[in-house]
Amino acid sequence: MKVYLDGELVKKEDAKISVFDHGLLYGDGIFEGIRAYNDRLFRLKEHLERLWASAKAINLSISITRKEMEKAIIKTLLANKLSDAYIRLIVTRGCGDLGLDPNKCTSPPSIIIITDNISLYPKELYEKGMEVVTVSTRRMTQDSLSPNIKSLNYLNNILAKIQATRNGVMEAVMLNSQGYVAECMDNNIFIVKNDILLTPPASEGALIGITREAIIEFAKNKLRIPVKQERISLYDVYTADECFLTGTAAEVVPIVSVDSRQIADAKPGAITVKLIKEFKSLVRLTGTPIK
Ligand code: PXG
Repeated sequence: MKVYLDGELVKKEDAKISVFDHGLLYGDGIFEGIRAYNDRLFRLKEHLERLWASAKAINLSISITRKEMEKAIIKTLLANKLSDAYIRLIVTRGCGDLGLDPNKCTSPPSIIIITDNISLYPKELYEKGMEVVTVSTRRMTQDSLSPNIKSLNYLNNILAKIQATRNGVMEAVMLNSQGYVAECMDNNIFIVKNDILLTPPASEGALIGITREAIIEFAKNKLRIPVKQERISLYDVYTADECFLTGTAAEVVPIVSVDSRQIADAKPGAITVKLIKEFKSLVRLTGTPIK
């Protein structure tokens, strides 16, 4: 496997960065997770826009242009002969001393692109649905650190993952500081109630996921069902007709139980199944070609 590291394609074993990089020392940096399907990069423009927005928010200047980033991604995919892949873009603050001050980083930010295969959950979970639990770790609030910055510090989400795993499930529902549903640990959450699709807005602590946006579009334009972005309580989730999560790595996964409350008849719901079908066919046909 070849990894893109600061303009070069290097062997996986040789893809190393300094222990003085502030990405390692402080989690000071940003990332994106993108997917390629059938030789096409799904929603590349949106992912690059979000990466540049995360950079702006932390006052980090990415030393290459978006077009150069796109070329670098394609070059890495081609070098690894991957047409379906998960792509991880990482931009670190660069090397500095042992103090927090990013202004003292003397090297430019490191740009890393890793491309590989990924299957986040076993295949049967996509057909049978997943059980999740609510965890005690609350999603970060907008007034401390915006959940929309995809930073290299994912401890908030990792703590949720640890608790989920201890409870024997793979995903966690995270609440915001007011106790309303924000999102899952690294995925967005949707419910269906009376044929309306509902998902928490950014103001409730949800990252504006790119898969989330695609699902909202499909629901409105293809299934012609109303979509509302509004505050959701755990009561709304427990009593929903359907529930599912979305994310680049996870894609669309039906949720059939939350905190041991079965969702409807504990089978993936009809709207969820239609959205999964729509998603699967669209990702293979749309997107930026890599060849
Ligand atoms: N919420 C959080 C906190 C996320 O980190 C999503 C929602 C879903 O967003 P997208 O744009 O992917 O639909 C994410 C995305 C990884 C990985 O390697 C994490 C994400 C995406 C891809 C890979 O852990 N999180």
